[in-house]
Amino acid sequence: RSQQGFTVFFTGFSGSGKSTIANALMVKLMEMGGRPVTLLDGDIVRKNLSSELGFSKEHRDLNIQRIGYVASEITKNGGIAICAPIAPYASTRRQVRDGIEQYGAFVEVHVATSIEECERRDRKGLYKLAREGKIKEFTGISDPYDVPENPELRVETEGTDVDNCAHQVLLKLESMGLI
Ligand code: GGZ
Repeated sequence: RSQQGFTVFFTGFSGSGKSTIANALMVKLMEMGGRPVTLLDGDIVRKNLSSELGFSKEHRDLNIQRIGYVASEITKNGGIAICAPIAPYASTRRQVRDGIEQYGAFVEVHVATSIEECERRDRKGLYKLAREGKIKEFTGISDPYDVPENPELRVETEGTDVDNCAHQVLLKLESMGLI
């Protein structure tokens, strides 16, 4: 069995389902045993690694570079890193990819839930606040998101449950010879 480390990097809007799918994937990978699995979720990283950062382009880039660095160390040591930030900028995602591919595979997964659907769900009430101007620079509302052009995988969450989305990622990892 392959022992190469790798990083699964989810990207998508707030409320797209990244964290939920990432968690389900983590459970499945842990059940398989073998390599350690580390989840670098958006809000956990913001709390523990990036607490001084806001949401300007510079700060988002710094946040993503930090996530990328930790993921590259995990990948280098043969582990599995699962990242789930918004990561709105294509050039920053590219930098992270380049850093990780020195050591192992980088699997970019676009969680392609539309902005309309994320706003309709509005699980945390943030879209409402963004519309009211109470949160500035909100991705998809008043801040950009570069849609990934060539992700290893794109998952649609509308009409597909979490378990199925996580399973699609597992199949991709299998087809890439990573698990
Ligand atoms: C986007 C914001 C913003 C703004 C606070 N824009 O649903 P959430 O709450 O838990 O996910 C969002 C999270 C985004 O942090 P990331 O570290 O993933 O972003 S980035 O990759 O761009 O660095 C949301 C909350 O923080 N949030 N303000 N203005 N999301």
